Amino acid sequence: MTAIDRDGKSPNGFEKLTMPADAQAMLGVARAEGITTVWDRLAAQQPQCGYCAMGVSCRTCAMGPCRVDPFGEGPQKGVCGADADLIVARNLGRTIAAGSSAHSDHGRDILEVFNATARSETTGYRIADEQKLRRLAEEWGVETGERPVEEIARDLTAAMFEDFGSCKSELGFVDRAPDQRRAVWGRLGLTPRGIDRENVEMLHRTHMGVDSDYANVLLHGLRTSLADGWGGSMIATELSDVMFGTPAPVMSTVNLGTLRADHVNVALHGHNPLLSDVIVQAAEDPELVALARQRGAAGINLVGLCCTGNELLMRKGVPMAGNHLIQELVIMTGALEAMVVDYQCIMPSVTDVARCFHTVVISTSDKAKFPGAVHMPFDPHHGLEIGKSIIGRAIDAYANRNPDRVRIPAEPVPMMAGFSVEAILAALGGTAEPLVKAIADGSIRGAVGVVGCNNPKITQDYAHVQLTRRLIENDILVVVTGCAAVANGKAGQMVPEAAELAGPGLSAVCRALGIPPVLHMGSCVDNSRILVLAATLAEHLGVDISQLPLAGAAPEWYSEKAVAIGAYVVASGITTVLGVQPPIFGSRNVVNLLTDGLEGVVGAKFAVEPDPEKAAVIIRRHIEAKRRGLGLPFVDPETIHEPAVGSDVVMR
Ligand code: BF8
Ligand code: SF4
Repeated sequence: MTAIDRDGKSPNGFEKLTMPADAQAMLGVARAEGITTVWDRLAAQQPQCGYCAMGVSCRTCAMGPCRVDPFGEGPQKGVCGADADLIVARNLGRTIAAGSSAHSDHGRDILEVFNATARSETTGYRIADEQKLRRLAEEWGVETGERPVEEIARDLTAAMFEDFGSCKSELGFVDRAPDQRRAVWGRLGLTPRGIDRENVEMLHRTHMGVDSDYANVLLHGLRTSLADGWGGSMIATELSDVMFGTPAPVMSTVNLGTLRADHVNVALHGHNPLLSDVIVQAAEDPELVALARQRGAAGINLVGLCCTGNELLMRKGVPMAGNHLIQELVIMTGALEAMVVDYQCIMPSVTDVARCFHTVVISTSDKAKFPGAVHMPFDPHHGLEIGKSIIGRAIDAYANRNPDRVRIPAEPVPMMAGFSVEAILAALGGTAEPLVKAIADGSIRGAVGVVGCNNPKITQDYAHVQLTRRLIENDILVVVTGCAAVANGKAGQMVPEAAELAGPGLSAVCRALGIPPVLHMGSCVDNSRILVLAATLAEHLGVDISQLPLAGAAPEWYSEKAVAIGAYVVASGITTVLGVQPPIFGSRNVVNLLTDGLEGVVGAKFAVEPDPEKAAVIIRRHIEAKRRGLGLPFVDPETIHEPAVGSDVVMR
């Protein structure tokens, strides 16, 4: 029995698996043609291991693997003597280090290419935002003045490379946090010192026989995550802006309808904008466009997937085919010539699905090879040339397309993106003052970052869309990144006209500014933009971030990166609600620390609530409590009631 035919209540049950109509239609194709998807594989994994789900299994060393019985009947300690608290904390610490490493290694790749660009060693790259480069240089103590821009860039890269090492006592961007927050970090020993250092130290501490105090492990987990948010991710975001342009509001479209039946379609999937940016240039090459026409296509159509897609959507308005759980379905349209992947969140299954079609999967990073893919390694020294050969390969694949198998299941939905902090401040007239005023007078109650992934354990997009809808209805501004942004885009909540879905206060502000009530701030490394926005608001009011009426939410998270993000958001003072249960429930002490004790330590904590209707209530109460704390007009949190009936969000 598959996940797809398990549901008896509806004609096909697909709406329990995924909310958007384009995905439901493609699941019909998958079933008709016997193609396995992520939902089928989840069903095949049932029941998933309960020990692992609770975080109480350990395979750190060869005296194990061990597991602790969370119900107190079986063994309570691993062979080395580690108890449930320690095993859960160590597992979580390693998860944070993996997520932080993924973001930060992406940041380092950007830094290396930026460095090579500053030395004129690349093709296809330039300094697109010189003003931002100068601002960053000044922030990092690099002399600017009349110096040539390449020289400034070289010095800035040298300073940023040091952030990855171990000779500093704090990262360069830590200064962006308000004094009060830095004082909290200083007091608790959370100030991140080096990006690689914190990750390596986490692996060291969680080796057998090192840090055996669960709370101490978790505190270092927060420091490790801060090295991601205020380090690796922030460097990735800021330098990407300098190289590819700082995003500004742009209209585009989203869903599988962005594929064009008469075009050579190329999906750019993964996370790093380095290669995809030159592919955009290559796709505009007149010779390649002419070649595509010669082969019978009307042109070359690029679409994005996941966060590579978000990077391109934010800066260039490239249409977005979909988020995480769309990556197999896009191939089943039969209209995709090439899927170009870099790294992260690329299911190894895409090459299995591609084998059933004419689609070529092209891997481009030596760090991420996929059996069944064609490997065309990226080299920034010949970026543009490689971009052109990739497009050439896609044009070749067009000849193999079977027109009878082309089924593009939807019309694209319009969506606005491009809300960098700079763009938000520009929309407000150059300063945070109007936003602060709207929050102060209560027309906007607060702001929430709804971020993160899709997870087949939750009906795709449903939790993102429903939570966001409830928040904007209650005059809470929502900023989104990653797959949460794409979910909201598909649901039509990210156009200026969506102001009508918002409560009266937020709606009026959106109409006055011509912006949607849900602002796309970028990819997952761009959650660093949310930190900067929060710091800007805090500085404006002269308070700590933890005092602001803000919250975070990751309703459908799945990845280690999402855990790192959640940790740095909380460590930065913003309470965060997770929609999927993290593997910590085998330790009452760890759960208590993360969902309660942290509040008294960093001024924020985690909550876990899969039902978006209830999550919205938790967040609204939290925001009103913060308003009360700041002496702003507030609604008594006790009067905000849970809905009588929760949503029927499917948890598997
Ligand atoms: O970095 S939101 S599924 S695509 S991990 Fe992945 Fe999650 Fe999507 Fe982007 Ni982020
Ligand atoms: Fe078992 Fe301890 Fe080794 Fe983990 S570190 S596998 S609990 S002996």
